[in-house]
Amino acid sequence: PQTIYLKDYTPPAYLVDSVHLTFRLAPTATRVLSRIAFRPNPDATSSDFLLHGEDLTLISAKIDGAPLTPDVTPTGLRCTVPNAPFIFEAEVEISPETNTALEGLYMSNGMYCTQCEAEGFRKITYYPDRPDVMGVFTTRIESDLPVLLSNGNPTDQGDGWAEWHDPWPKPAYLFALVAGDLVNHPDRFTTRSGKHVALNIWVRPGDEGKCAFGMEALKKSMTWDEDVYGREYDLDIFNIVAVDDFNMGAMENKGLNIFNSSAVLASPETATDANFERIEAIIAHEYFHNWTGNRITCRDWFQLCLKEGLTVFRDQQFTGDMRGDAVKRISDAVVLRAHQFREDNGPLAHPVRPDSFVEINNFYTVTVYEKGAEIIGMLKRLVGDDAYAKALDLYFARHDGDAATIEDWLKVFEDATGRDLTQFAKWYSQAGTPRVKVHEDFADGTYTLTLSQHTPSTPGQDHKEPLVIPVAFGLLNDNGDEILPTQVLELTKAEQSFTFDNLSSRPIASILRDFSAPVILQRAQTNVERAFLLAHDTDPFNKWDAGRMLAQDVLLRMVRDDATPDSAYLDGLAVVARDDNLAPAFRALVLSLPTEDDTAQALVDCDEIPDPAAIYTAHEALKLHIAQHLQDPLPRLYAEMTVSGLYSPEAEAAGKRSLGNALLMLMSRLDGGKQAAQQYTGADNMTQQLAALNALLKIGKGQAELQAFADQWQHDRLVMDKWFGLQVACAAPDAAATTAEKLTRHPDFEMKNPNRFRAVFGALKSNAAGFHDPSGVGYDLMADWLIKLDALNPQTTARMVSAFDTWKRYDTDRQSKMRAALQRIAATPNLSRDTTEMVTRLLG
Ligand code: HT7
Ligand code: ZN
Repeated sequence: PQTIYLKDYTPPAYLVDSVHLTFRLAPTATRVLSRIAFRPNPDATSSDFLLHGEDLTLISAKIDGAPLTPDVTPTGLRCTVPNAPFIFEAEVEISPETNTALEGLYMSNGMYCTQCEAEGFRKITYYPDRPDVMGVFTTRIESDLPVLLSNGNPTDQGDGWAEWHDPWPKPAYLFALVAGDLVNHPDRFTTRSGKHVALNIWVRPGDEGKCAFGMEALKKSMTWDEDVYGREYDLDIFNIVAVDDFNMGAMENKGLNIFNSSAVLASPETATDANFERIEAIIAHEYFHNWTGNRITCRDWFQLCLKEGLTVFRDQQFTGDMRGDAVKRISDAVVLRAHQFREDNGPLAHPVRPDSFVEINNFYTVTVYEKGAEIIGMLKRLVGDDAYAKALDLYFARHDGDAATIEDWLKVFEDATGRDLTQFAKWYSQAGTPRVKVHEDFADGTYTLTLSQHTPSTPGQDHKEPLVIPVAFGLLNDNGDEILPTQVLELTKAEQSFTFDNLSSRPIASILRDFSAPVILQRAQTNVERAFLLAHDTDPFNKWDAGRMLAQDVLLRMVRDDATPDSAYLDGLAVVARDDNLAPAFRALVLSLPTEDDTAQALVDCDEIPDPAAIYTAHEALKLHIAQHLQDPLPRLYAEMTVSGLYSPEAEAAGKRSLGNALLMLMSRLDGGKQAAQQYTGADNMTQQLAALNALLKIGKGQAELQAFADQWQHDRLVMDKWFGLQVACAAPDAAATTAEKLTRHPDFEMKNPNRFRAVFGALKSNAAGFHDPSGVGYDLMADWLIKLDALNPQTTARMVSAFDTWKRYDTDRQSKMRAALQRIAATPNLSRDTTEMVTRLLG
């Protein structure tokens, strides 16, 4: 397969003014008629007329009304065109019903829908399918189905047809069409300039009762974007559609967002607090794309982080505003460390703006999204809030309607602030997680902090340069009083010292407050100092992180030599758990342990080979120690977290449930699941029901509840996904793969449905000790099913292959088993380009 390079970018040869599409929908023989007004691009370097097209049957083509026979290949169409504006027309046939890749036009439960990002439009018709070609689309849909939707505003409709017009020029990846037997949850919104917007969430009949929360989230997002970024909505209508078969969370198509039903449908009985929070964030994310992605799009797919990093940053800010900044920042850091640091440490490491790709779908990664957002956060911290706001205003004013680049983005900040961002720009091109080493000195009232940075090499990038790293920093005295409030130190060199004078005694430093940069801090610190920061740090992130470092240290000692947990940790935890001045959600986070995979990586960082079984044993033992240490206050604390009255998904009630359920997990290790069984029986919402079932399964109980759960929820696909996933997640290491295998034989296991496939195999990947069981059954099962899935859905297969991305960190036996599994996948005849690229990089 061909590798595409950022350095090879050339402008499009032809630009599009307008596009008229007519869809005559039929399951296996949909006709798509296109009428596209092209004009030569004055900035072009070539005059070749080349349209992308895949899996299309060309029926006819014309230029300016004259029929022609173009040169058609499996990837597109080429023909001779006038050196002046012209009209290209084509009629093609496609088969949505047999499209299991869920890219282009496909069917899900009798409904037609599209997914065009990144390069799916070329499976709908011949077109210059690249984001820097933007056209004004008019779409006519012909079908007997009652609801016919597309981008923009509705213009006309009749019996069996509807027309839509989108006045905003857009790239083809933002095109969308939906046709189905759907019902809507309607509402309206008036923008701050007085424009009335009709809002709809469209769902399958029966799901109407699960839309209210999503609609509120949408209205909150619209208000927030006006208030915080000054951005208004720009069409008369905003539609959201829920689809069961979907490769990712949701898609920001102009005026017609399409959502994985798991990312929009929620009711207290069927969705957990975590689901509600995720839905609110995804609705916000897709809505915010209307400006950061749609009005200003990307010049090419290498610039993906331009829209994704910024939009993730915006949705994180939104969630922080809705639910509390501290807990949100900690949760984001947990995700970043668990997934992005893992990616950066392995064979799939790549820069936030990659230099090359084979299949762009493989670059919708935590690095592009989450590290991309971290870069924006660092920029904001470095320039300050006011300058950030000024720069964003300039960005929207200067680039509205553009297909922009990272250089454009940084130039806006340079112009708005006068700052030279040459060195800062390296964050976009240099892969890998910087390690920042801390050295501290205190003499004669002067505290000296020396920071040095080093980024390990990553595939294809041996040499690394120093980055600009904002280090938020504060000092405490030994009473726990803050003697130096947070200030931002700028680490720009390989090594740099910062001094603080006139101190009466040796201070305790709080470094990298608020997780001010996506780096690994390497600091030799005693557990007494960590416990001090856990007790006294005024920065909530570092307070939590001190507890996290204590936990990791305890776990490493337990793995290495079965040590008993340090009392500094257990005592510190007990104080936090009981501290009513701390928000319950925060206390729940302090009680949570690093993941087993985090512990494995911590061992790798010490040049040790991790043993997943030993890590599992240590984690289980530590949970029991914590439960025993908290034994006395547990029942009272648990009772205090009872939320009475009607279920509310808002942060306060959810935080209480989160702490209550963390305590329940501990209690179940002491009472044999008595309290959990009681909670299961009494639960009136999914958060409580699922947490109780989880607690029971984790201690090897709960089979009756598991069956009752299936009986109660067999009609609900999203809830049954939880049922499938939980069993694999809670299985003991030697039972995880067999549990997953048994579930693949369950009549409700549908491999074509990505949510169901991910429920089982995503859980197997996350069950570290189970996946890495020394027998190798986890690896074999994963490989068997990825090979089967690849023939149907390459995109989801390629994402799941990343289960093997840590293979090089393990012992030779596990390594050779994983390598063999990867080689077996690689050797599969007709393996997709997506999976081939991933396996090649993994085997690297
Ligand atoms: N911009 C979207 C990314 C995307 C996608 C979504 C659904 C299915 C396939 C997809 N490929 C790429 C989602 C987002 O970031 O908002
Ligand atoms: Zn996005």
